[in-house]
Amino acid sequence: MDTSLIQQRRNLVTELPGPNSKELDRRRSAAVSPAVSSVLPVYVHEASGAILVDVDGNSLIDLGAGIAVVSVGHAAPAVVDAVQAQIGRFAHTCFMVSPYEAYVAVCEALNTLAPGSEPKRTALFNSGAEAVENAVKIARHVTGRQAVIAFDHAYHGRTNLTMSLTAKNMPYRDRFGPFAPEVYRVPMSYPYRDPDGMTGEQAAERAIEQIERHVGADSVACVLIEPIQGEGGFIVPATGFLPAVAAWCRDHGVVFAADEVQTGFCRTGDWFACDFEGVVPDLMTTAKALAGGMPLAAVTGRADLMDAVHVGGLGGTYGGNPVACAAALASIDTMKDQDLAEAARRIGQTVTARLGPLQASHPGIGDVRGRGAMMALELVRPGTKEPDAEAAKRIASACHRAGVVVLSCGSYGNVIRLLPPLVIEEDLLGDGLDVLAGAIDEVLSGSAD
Ligand code: PLZ
Repeated sequence: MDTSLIQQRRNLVTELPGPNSKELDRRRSAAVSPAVSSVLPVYVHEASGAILVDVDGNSLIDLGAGIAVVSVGHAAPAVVDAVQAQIGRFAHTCFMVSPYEAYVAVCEALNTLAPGSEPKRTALFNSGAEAVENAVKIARHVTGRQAVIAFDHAYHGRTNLTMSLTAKNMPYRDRFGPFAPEVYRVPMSYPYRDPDGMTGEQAAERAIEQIERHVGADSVACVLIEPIQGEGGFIVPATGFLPAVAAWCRDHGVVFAADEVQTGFCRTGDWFACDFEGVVPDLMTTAKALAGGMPLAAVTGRADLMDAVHVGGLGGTYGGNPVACAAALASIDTMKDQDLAEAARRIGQTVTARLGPLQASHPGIGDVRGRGAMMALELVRPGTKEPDAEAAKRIASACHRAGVVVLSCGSYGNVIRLLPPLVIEEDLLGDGLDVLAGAIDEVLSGSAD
């Protein structure tokens, strides 16, 4: 099937889910662990750009991009070609046994793209969680310290260490303990919920005071932070927060580790979210959009830190798989060739122009926020800041029924987030936003006055 023939247009030919999806869902119930859930039970047959075609022939608009993964679009031609060419040559050797060029080339690309001008090195892994685990290993090794600082609302993965770093109990942590030791949580800058007028510097001071009082700077290996929090609710810290935290780390020999797994690769309108305020992390984790849909993750960091780990200290059977590396090189080229950072900024403007005004007529929309193509709405009970998860759920369901894939998130489950492929066409994005606006009107209409 040539996916380039798939029209970039929403088109429903059955109710959602359709009969074929329902049949697959029956098989799923009998075969798949119910602990692994899906946002909507519509089974995908093929996909292109920002369109998912399901097993009943419906075309849905994808405003989630597989959770910020296919930024270059589904079945991006350069990625498809690179994957096909590589898998025909060899699919796997294990870089730790017999190395190959694509791994080296991905590391070179990441070292160049990552913020800061100091020499850097990269190591490759399979998933975001694995990258975060390795960033912590490196930070502990080079500092000889153990404590890791994570933030309220943080999400870093589902493995034991990263689950311990993740803030939210349900569904990520509940009854999955014991948790990894030496993880300490401090307040994030959350402008919508912080005291009015709290600056980024003040929010940093609040966090730092807690670190110094509860842990002690000398015990801290690293401060790990998402420069814009993803699963926690698309929380954009106040200006000045990240630079102040990074400066404190520098002054105290603490590794500043930025988790750019969700924010990386043009999503926020820059290559990385740290770029926005010129923050240079000591270590940076990436995954998701790095390889256009293939599983690949990385830790990129200052050469002096990365070089301090003993030979053989990091690795894994599949880390930096050649097919995933070929996909990454093609994805990165596509982002450069098509200037997807600029595309993300344009998407941000379109979303803000369409959704921003809804706030005036719907007091249930507490906040419209985000950066670039990482935008969200936080839903609250009108006249309060009390989270309204039910409204978020109903709005998302209405979008799903109409063939628009939107995701929710947030510590309180009350945030609707948009993460479209960065190649989404203007008209298609407009249609998706119209559906979302209609769903908001429908669900919040009681609160319109
Ligand atoms: N760090 C910042 O956003 C993954 C998780 C979805 P993996 N986010 C989506 C879910 O419910 O499991 C994420 C992230 C940040 C780390 C991760 C973990 O990346 O590739 O899912 O391991």
